[in-house]
Amino acid sequence: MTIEKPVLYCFAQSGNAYKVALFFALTGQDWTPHFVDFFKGEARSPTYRQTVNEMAEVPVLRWKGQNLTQSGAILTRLAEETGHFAGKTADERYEILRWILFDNHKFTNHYATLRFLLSFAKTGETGATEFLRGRAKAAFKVANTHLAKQDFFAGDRVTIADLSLAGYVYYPEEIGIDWSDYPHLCAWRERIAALPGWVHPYELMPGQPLQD
Ligand SMILES: N[C@@H](CCC(=O)N[C@@H](CS)C(=O)NCC(=O)O)C(=O)O
Repeated sequence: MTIEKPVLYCFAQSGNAYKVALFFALTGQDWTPHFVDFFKGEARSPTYRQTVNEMAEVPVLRWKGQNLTQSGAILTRLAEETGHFAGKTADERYEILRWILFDNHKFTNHYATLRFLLSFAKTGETGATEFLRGRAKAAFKVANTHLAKQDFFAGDRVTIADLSLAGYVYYPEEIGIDWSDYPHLCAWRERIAALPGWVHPYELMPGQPLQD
């Protein structure tokens, strides 16, 4: 099913936006990126809050006259409306939601914040980065253990749960987590990257390299 051409408010360094952009890349859906100058504070501006997203965040998907926000909610909506990467049974939909919530609360959250502090805010090592790394590693361990039992997060095929968890796993910035400690997570990351249509986030969305 073809859907009306959506506009994704995004920037290349945003793994949360990548989750949605990846959905479009893998499904062959036509979409338009709208660059948000996040590092110059655009997402926190009064205009953005009033007219784009009251939560002052990226991504936003402008689609069918609505501004949809929260990557997990956007992915759920896209899956429901197109059938792509959707849960087919109540059990599967429950499993997908469970992993999207885990991703937002534990996996993406800690990893992305650690990356932001070290690679973009350039804080150097602090108590905060040490704490976040510990939390990110704990989430990696949970995900790695789960993927020892099955190829994808919600079972034996790709769903939007995988797209959510894949948001930040292709960025090259070094933030003090050794991926070789998580072999099942590495194998899953490669399985996703081998899917037809897969594109790296820095090629899929505008804004890389960062301008001063
Ligand atoms: N749970 C949200 C997280 C979105 C998010 O944190 N986006 C970042 C950019 S990647 C942001 O806009 N952060 C602004 C802030 O935290 O002030 C989602 O999945 O969409």
